Amino acid sequence: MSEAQKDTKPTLLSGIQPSGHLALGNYVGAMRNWVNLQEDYNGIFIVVDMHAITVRQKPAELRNRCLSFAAQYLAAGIDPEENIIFIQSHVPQHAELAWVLNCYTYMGELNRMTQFKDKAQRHEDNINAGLYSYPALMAADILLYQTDLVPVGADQKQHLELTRDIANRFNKAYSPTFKVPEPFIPKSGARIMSLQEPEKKMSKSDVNENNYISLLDPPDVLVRKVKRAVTDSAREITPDSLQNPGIGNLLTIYAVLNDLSANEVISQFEGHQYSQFKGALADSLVAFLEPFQQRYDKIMAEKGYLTGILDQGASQARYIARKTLSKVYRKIGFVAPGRV
Ligand code: ATP
Ligand code: LTN
Repeated sequence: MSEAQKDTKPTLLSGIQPSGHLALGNYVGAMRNWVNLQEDYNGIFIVVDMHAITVRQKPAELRNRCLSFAAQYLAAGIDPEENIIFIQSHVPQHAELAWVLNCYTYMGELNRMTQFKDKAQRHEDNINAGLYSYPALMAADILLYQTDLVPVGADQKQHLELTRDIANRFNKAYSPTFKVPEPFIPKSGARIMSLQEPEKKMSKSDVNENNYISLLDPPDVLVRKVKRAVTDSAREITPDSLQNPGIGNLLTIYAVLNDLSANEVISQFEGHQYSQFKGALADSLVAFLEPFQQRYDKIMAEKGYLTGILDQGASQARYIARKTLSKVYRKIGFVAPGRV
């Protein structure tokens, strides 16, 4: 892409926390849309390690996971020549802007965040200030790059709305500084549900690994997890199956993987036994994940290639982030260094 073309494209940005195992929910809700939209945007894809430490992480695992997640972004089809991919802590402006935005975010707003309420409940022994002010850091991630579009799953809608409110508040208090971003939440697959407890969302850090499909699960594990996925006691697929939390979730996954509408899946499987449909779903998953895993293995075998991409990404990101941050510092009245 020429530099001139790059200048005219809008910016798309998203991130995933390197916690747990990248799961099918993350792919369907977020990564798939990153890949599909990348041609029309300047993409920025972040491994948000600073968000991940709001929950305790083992240092060695966190280190490995950052590289592994970046490799999975690439294996999913993000083109490193055309997009910026980096690790959040390599760009100090995220923490710096987050501090400023914390001062423009109200406790009343943070108190309403459902992700905070859920996580506080799950980690009762560690309800830290970072977990609470997490949305201000996410707003900084997005606003630093004058982002137009943020592709995420439905659970992030609330954080995106808060980001927009913070941006508008700052712009109004001073003068236009931040672009106000739009969320991109897919029509289908925005909330993939847990396999064993289909009334809650599939989560990559679930303690029960049968609740999620890891993008790195080998074929026998994929087949087993699908076979054991909880469904209701009906046995046959009907149009009503779409409304059923268990089988409806599996039908949605099948539709997304095969680029079909929900109605097309129903017409393909109406009258089939659940077990037959589960077999077809397992085949689709294997067919999709096997080549993904081969690409992943190849990237992980060339660590120098991967770290080169991340170093270059961080340096491109710092260049853009510095510009926004110095604008912000100037507007709020911080004295520029060297002018004291
Ligand atoms: P964790 O369990 O580690 O807190 P998570 O699985 O909820 O993580 P995040 O890092 O919070 O994953 O989310 C990364 C991206 O994946 C976000 O855009 C989020 O909306 C999306 N996402 C997460 N879970 C799902 C899901 N079950 N269905 C659709 N999208 C999802
Ligand atoms: N909060 C998000 C992860 C995240 C993010 C971002 C997503 C952090 N920074 C910037 C989009 C844009 C989550 O999924 N829990």
